[in-house]
Amino acid sequence: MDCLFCKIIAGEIPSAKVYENEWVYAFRDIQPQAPVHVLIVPKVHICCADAINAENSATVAKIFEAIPEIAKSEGLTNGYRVITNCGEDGCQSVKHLHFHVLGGKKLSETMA
Ligand code: DGP
Repeated sequence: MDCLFCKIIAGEIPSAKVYENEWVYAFRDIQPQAPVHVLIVPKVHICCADAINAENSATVAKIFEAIPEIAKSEGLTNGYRVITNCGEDGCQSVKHLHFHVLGGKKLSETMA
């Protein structure tokens, strides 16, 4: 499968790793939109939020268990934003489920 984030997880493409466990890999976004901009991905390939189901949702839960740990290690003590873009209208550019964690400043009140 020709998936950029699968290649990053496999170490075939370099990334700035922030966190890793059995299920989850997190790394710095190459085009940061905030002082802290981390991408968190499942190690198994799930294309997008629209493909989350009863078979794979336990892996997605692992991402949300990792987020507070990552936020703490990144010093996001005053809050942060978690976003996933899905499909064409959501402007998803990489077709491997990922959650953006943005913080380190007061973020915009608009999301769309
Ligand atoms: P989205 O638009 O939600 O699909 O976000 C994809 C993000 O992935 C975007 O913010 C830029 C980031 N990105 C794309 N290619 C690479 C890469 O090769 N390395 C890293 N670290 N981030 C990437």
